[in-house]
Amino acid sequence: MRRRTIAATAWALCWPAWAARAPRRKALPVREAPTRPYGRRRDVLAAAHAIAEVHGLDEAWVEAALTQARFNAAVAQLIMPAAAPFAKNWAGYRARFVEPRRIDAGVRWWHEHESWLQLAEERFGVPAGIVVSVVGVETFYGRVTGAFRVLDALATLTFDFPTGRSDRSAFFRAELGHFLELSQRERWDPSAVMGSYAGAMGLPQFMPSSVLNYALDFDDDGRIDLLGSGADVVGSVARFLTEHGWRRDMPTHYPVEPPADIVERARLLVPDIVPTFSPAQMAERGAHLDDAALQHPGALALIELLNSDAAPTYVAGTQNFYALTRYNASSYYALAVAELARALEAAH
Ligand SMILES: [Ca+2]
Repeated sequence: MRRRTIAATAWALCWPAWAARAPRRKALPVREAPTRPYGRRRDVLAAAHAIAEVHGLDEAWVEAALTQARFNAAVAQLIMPAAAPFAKNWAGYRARFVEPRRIDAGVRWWHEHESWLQLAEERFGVPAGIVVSVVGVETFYGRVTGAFRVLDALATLTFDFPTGRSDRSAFFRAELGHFLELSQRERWDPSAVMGSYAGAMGLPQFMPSSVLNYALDFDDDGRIDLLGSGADVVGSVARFLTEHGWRRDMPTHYPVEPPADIVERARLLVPDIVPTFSPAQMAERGAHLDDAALQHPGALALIELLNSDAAPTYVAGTQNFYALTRYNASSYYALAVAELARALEAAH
């Protein structure tokens, strides 16, 4: 279950779904991108049969839903890696997210949803600032939630995944099944649901499997609404993090000065974002930690973030830093969320 969720939420490299569009190749304007209906293509009908069986859905309903799907050329283009990859640059990445407009709007969003954020913090142990920050990084508090029909996005990436990069069609085929199951459960019209080019939905940009497994009807009105209900958004983000290992009252990271010895440094970097070393083990290998970090009760990870040609940035990541990477498998993403959260807390 956990492995599938990691794949569901974390396949997209370091940028949140919406941001992938900006620094990459020039995309086709969404509304002008060529589309064509899948209609009754043989592989689509075969998929309808399989999805109905796996998810216990009515085959005629699944078939009717899938025949509404349209190939979208912009989706197929956006899933491709950038023609010229950008050098990893933490300072540049940070500047996009930890900036005054996103902080001001975040403080307003925080005030608007204060009681739900408090309730989520009490129940799940995830601080309000972290929840607001995730929503801010993912969709700028709902300003950018995706202009694609989720049905078209998932169908395109299932049936016409472009050649020229690693094939992820099996992942999207599974998500298409989850999406149809979800549509049936929530009584959505599958052809009316909008999301990112990868099929991520709502303010927190959950993939369908994450909505099924982690979304909450936090305001208890009988439905899950990750676009219109701030309460459901808050509860769902907090639950997602707590179910991926978030620990109450634990910081996300500590400052660290890495070992000067490059061999020791390389050894500490081997496990990447996975907390592996006790503070004492880190110190033995020559890393300098402050008193708070030295008293940390769990394992730490030495996180290295590159700054193009300038010196890298290092932090000592905790279990909670790792939990943030379950949302998006990138240390750049996780540190941006953690630092935006701190800025929000200071401004709130
Ligand atoms: Ca609700």
